[in-house]
Amino acid sequence: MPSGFFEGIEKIRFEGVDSTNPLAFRHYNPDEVVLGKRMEDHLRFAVAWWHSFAWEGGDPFGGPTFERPWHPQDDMGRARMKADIAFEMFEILGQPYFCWHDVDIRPEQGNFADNLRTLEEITDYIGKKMTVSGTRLLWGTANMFSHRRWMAGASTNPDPDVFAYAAATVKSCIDATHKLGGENYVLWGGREGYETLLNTDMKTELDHMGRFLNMVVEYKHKIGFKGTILVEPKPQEPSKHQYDYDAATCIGFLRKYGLENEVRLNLEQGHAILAGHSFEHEIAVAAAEGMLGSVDMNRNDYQSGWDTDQFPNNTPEVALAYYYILKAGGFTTGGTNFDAKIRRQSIDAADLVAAHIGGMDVCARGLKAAAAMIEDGGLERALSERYSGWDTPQAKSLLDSNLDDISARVLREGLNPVPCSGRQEILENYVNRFV
Ligand code: XLS
Ligand code: NI
Ligand code: NI
Repeated sequence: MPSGFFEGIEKIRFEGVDSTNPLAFRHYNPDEVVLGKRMEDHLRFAVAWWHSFAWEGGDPFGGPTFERPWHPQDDMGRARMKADIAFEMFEILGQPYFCWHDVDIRPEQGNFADNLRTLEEITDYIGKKMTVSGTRLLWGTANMFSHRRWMAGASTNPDPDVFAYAAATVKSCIDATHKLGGENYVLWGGREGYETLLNTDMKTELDHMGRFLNMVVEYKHKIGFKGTILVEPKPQEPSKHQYDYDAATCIGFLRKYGLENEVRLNLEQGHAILAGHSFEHEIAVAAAEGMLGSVDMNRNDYQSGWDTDQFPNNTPEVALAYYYILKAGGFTTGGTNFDAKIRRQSIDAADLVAAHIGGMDVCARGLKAAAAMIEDGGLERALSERYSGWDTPQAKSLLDSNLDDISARVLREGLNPVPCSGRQEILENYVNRFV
């Protein structure tokens, strides 16, 4: 029996670009083949439990606005109701995946043993619903940033008891993810950083975080979890400075602690912007190291400068993101998770559904534009032309040479390089033909 929460909203269908139906897909057509692969298999969309079902609509100036029938989320009855509603929405949207934090799916009971028991109960319940519906788990994760016990960090906490509690929490969440056949496990360190250096031993904290992540990887292998372990960069918010600042910082960290072949990155659009990068920059950095894992798709408000986690709606930006994802070979275990929430005035069930439809359509449009650019090959041609000077054996030998010999050659040949155009505007105009 459906709950009635989504009353009047039917399963969303693809109706094509001419449709004016606000509850239809205009671009996302799961079976449409793009570069030899179904659109659904390229994009691998996931709904985020926290924004869509757990968030109650509060902000720093006011309390909850949503008043869902399963709020406040303080007992197992409401946790099950929330799961029922979630799967009703999955049925409506038809996206293949979802993601959760432990605290999104179970009530918080304030002690580890009870939290473990309810996590096991609710994941059994969710597992049964997954079998019926066919919706799968893209990733699970532990929320180690909301409860006050985490205020000074989880694995980087000065208190070893918190480190221990964090280890037990992550173990329980990897177990739950494994049980549900999750394809990845994410660690985002919202409180793994500091508020002031005056009370922070940064080296010790980083060493503890590196050891912790190694324990996670050891445990994954011990239990035979085949999914990918992902870390998620973000420069700040909630901490003033977060250790997982951006993709490049994470890669350096993973190499230092010997994890470069075990852990990949989950990159989020809004986090890239907060770090002063474009989303495609972060994707390209990870891809260059073979560490691109998955993406959290959203967008931040362009003026406010914080992590507003809105649904994506900028096709040119999304197109460039998928261009670099496709260039890196596309997703393997990763996917496109909508780490995005509706605004607090958007209190209707239809708002929640429409937000996902819009996000899925924008991503589908971006993917098609990216695929068209790849098929046309214009950007690749421009790149190979720009670097073609390096194709000659003489140029290649430079890299095996040394400063003495190179300098002698520059003098001998009277080398005097002739600058040539970077053609930026021509390339930007080229991209605009596709988006
Ligand atoms: C917060 C993060 C968070 C992670 C999962 O900014 O994006 O939602 O994706 O813990
Ligand atoms: Ni995220
Ligand atoms: Ni975020």
